[in-house]
Amino acid sequence: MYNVAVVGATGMVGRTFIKVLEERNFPIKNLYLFASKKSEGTLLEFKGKLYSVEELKEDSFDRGIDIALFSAGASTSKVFAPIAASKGCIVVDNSSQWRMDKKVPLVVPEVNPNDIKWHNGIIANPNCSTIQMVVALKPLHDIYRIKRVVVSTYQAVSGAGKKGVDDLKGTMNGEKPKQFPYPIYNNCLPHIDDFLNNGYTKEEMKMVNETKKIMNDDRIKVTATTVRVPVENGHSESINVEFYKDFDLDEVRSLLSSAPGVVVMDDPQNRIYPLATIASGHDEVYVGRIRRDDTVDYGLNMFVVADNVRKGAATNAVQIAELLVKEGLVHGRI
Ligand code: 11C
Repeated sequence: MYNVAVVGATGMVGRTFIKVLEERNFPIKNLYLFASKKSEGTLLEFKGKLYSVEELKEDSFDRGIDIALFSAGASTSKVFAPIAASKGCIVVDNSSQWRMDKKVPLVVPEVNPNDIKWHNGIIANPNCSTIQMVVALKPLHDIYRIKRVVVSTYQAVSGAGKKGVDDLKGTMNGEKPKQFPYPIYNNCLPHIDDFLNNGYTKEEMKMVNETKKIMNDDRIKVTATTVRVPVENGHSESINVEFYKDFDLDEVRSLLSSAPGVVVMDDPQNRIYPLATIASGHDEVYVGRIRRDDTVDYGLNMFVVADNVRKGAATNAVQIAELLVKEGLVHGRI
């Protein structure tokens, strides 16, 4: 049994951490919920019992917390993840703060489970749009080796948390946008996170850089266009891949069907393909529209959909915690 903390407990991902810990029956001895001062005293339910949210403070980790799941933003993680780690707690951090730090593993359990072994107290959870892409790419990269990926995303408003969902509902009712730069209702916004000097957004560069780190292969070329769409939950991605080796489409389907965490939905004649409404509420990565791209040697197109709040954030983090337990990397309590 383990003492587990959730940091950022009242946010959309924080609440989903609690739900997923309960669903997967994570062996919890004591659960601690932390958030900012304004959420202090909020009551959240876990396994039929109400827990009061505490304000996150420097001494919050002084009571023998074994694992902390953080989703409270990069600035909170920057300050509090090292404090927690210094107290012997293993942090699984969902923010962008530590992902590209060379001393911090960036882990998707279906892809690079062994990387948890070299953690120094902090393990980073990748960006949601990266997670679902690498789950679908890894089984193919292992056999055909990826040369280049061109990805375009159709990202749900829940990626921006409750404020994103509220903005979809508000702009649908004619209100002015509060979260996104333009009304998300009736629109597709080619703008997720801040723009960088190279013309890409931070979200796009996360997909480029995180993919290389997770797949442990800097030679994979990735270019991304990330777009916010008026979908409440579930990110969709059109992925074009160029391999070094030729492939057989049936073998591709078979490799994906047997890959961990992947569900193949690929029967377009019968209108079977992945949809956000199908993936939402589930933990698998759905792959369909699998077809050859004849404009290059060894090119493949596919459409990949997953629940960005679950597999793209909370479930992936809980799976990392489960892996820590399985590998004996965290000391339990009686
Ligand atoms: C979105 N991918 O859909 C973002 C949310 O770096 O963890 C997650 C941002 C991050 O808006």
